Amino acid sequence: MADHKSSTISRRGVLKGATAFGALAAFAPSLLRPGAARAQAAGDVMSGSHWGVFRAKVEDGAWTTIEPWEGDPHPSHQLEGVMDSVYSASRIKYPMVRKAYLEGGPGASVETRGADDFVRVSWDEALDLVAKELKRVSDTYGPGGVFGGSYGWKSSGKLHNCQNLLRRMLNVGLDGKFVNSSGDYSTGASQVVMPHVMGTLEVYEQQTVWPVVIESTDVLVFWGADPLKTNQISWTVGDHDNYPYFEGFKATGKKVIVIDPVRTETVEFFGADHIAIRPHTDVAMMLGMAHALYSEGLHDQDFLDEYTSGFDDFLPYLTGESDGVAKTPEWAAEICEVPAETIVELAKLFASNRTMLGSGWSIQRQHHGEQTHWMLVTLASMLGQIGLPGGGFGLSYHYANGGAPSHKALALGAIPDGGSAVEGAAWMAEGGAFSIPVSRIVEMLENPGGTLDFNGTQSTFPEVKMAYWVGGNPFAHHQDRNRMIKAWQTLETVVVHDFQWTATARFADIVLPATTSYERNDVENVGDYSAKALLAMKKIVDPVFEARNDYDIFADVADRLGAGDAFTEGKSEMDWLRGFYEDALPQAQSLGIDVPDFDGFWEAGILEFELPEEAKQFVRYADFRGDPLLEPLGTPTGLIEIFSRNIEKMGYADCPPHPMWIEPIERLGGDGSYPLHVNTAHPPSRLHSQLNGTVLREGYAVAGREPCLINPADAEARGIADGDVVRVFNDRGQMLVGAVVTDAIRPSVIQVCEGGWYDPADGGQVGALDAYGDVNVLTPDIATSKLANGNSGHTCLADVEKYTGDLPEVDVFTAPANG
Ligand code: PGD
Ligand code: PGD
Repeated sequence: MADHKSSTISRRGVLKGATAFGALAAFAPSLLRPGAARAQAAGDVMSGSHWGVFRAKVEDGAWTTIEPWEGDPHPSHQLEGVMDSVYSASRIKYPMVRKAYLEGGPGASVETRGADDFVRVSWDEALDLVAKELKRVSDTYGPGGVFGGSYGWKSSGKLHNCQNLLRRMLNVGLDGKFVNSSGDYSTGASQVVMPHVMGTLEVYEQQTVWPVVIESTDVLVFWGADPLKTNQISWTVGDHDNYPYFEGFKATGKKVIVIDPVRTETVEFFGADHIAIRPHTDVAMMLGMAHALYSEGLHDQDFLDEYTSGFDDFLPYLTGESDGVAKTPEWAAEICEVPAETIVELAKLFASNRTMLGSGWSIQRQHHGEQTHWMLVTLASMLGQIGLPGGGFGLSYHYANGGAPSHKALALGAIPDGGSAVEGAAWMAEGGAFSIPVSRIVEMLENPGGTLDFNGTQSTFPEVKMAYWVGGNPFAHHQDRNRMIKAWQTLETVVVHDFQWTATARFADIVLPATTSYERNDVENVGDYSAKALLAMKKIVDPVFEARNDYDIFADVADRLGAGDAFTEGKSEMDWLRGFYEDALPQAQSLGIDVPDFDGFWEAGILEFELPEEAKQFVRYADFRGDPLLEPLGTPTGLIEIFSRNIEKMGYADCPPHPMWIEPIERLGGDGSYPLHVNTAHPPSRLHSQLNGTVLREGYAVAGREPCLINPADAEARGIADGDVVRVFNDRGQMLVGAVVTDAIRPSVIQVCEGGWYDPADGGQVGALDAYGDVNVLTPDIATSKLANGNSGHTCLADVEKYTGDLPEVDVFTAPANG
């Protein structure tokens, strides 16, 4: 239901929309760079993106229609916005510099960032400024001066990976002396705790595949997951291979249970049993189930003895022997508002059937988020089905089509970042560079010289004076916008490359117009897990206005730092693509597959791979279950660690050595002085903030603003009607959004999806009223715990009132004056 307006857009709708959208062609040519070559031949061009593979029609140099590739089993309705993103009114057309910065230099009038005018400059002027400033900051402040740990969902593609390109430029141009980041915003907590528990990241790994689930699973649980919505997107190019399997599972008529405060599209699709849990209380519910299993003797002691370590250390906590509080179903019910009888029934149902516990990730983007998946693994261990066909747990069925069987594919390399600093790298990498857990950026800016505990290490925050951001939108993705605006003022210079005027670009000093992936050539896999094909992402149209590829921009900056050759290695765009492909060719022999040479591949546009029979039978942890001694896990004990000695040694009060229910800083029924929980789930018709500036918005905006789901009881109590503009507020911030009154959301919870563009009515001012609805004006910027330092973007209470003041205009979706 989350997609209250656009969920009805079917494949036919996409095609229809695309045709209707062809009307844009009438306007598009005027957006072309004056004098741009119109060399592109009329006809279909095949390309792709996070949203899938598509065919584009180009007429008179302009992209006029988009149609999904016939090999896509379930195209995303968001494709319509993909084409529009090239021509949207929020395109950055020219290199721009903040006027006060141009006049006053680095650090000038930082308090008016976000409100200041921009001035158009030439590319040469802009590149000189950037290179000079990198050098000045690096010389003045040393290796900790420049932040290049830029994070975000940059476009797909092995070459035009702007984040690798940024780090490559900093590695060759500044000898690697910059501050990097590790981890991500998606799974910040789980990707650190899971290696302690399961010996591996878990969240980005292949699941027991869908054919096995359809065959063997009796009860399928989606715990805080909405796979119908989120599988629209892949990190590489979207494949959507899971959707036919969803149909397949539905056709069996077997039970699906969804535990979520919202009656989601997934609930509706499967006709699932819906448990509308109180947000942030999943660990308590799982403990209640664990207690029920134990007290009724339904737990699998043999599995616990053979495959896990530390259950005996956890047990006194479960029974209450260690803290005087038995974690009974009744105890859990008080916290999670799921009746004790339901908790017991579910425990029995899971124990007596082959049960797959599939979980999403919002339940770990919460204060103490490490505990949720750890407790889920503990519950699955007590059920004893891990490693059996269709049983156990899975942390990626909702993401990038996890569980779609893997094809025999060539694995292509990508542009190297040119240094030793890699994602997920050690806290302090070689070459004098620092690295911070990615969501600790504001804490770092506020606290130079301060210490940070992280996963058993302690280090000192560098003094960063310049931030360089590409392929991400921190003024959408980071929490506590007002605190962040203040912290940003400690930066003397902010450089941003993007193709649209995001809030991040508006809060920058130097803004450089990048191309979209549709204005350049690249290669990418289709399907993160299925790897079903290799796609030539062909350039569809010439760059609009003065947009340039990040690659070329960085090559020119590197050149000005005396490292141009080291950056390009003398290679052109097509040289790199050919190289990635040819370097992968030897794999073909070992895989036993026939593949064309590069020219043949490029000409064909897509190379589809074979799906071997054995891939359809993959069962996660079957090997471990078969022989835990010969196939141990990567944990210190080689077993599933319900109790972790390593975490115990760290001695963190906020992350004990076995899963526990720990009160978050605020939640419904717990601490916090506001009456409503704000659910900040991922948007059904965008990828984070991407495509918010496109025609898709017409399908979901309410009164021109981000939708806010609110239960009829909460709306009535506040005199709010469907379609009203409402103000959502707490002590951290305030925003206007449009009310969608619906019983699909449980009482006392509202939902405003992440990624709405921040549009302060009083530009740049701390505490300003956000006119469109960036939910991160409300969320707290706190780490999940010292262990993982993940973000807690889902931990948030607020209140809502009908807005009766003068309505500020939403003007964030058009370029600023002069822009
Ligand atoms: P996007 O909107 O994808 O958000 O945060 P992220 O920063 O990834 O931003 C990508 C930006 O990169 C866009 O502005 C796009 O135009 C730009 N871009 C794309 N391709 C290119 C390119 O080739 N070159 C250049 N220069 N720019 C490009 C997402 C983050 O938000 C994530 S991943 C998660 S999981 C978090 N989720 C939540 C949440 O659930 N709740 C809250 N409260 N907050 C969240 N924040 C996080
Ligand atoms: P969310 O929508 O944030 O998605 O995947 P993730 O699973 O994190 O949350 C899933 C469900 O959890 C929602 O239905 C929400 O209501 C529910 N939920 C929230 N809080 C709680 C809680 O306390 N308990 C329980 N039980 N449920 C809760 C995100 C993944 O999606 C990521 S990380 C990325 S980067 C991609 N982003 C997008 C995107 O922006 N847009 C779409 N359409 N698809 C995506 N796919 C990927």
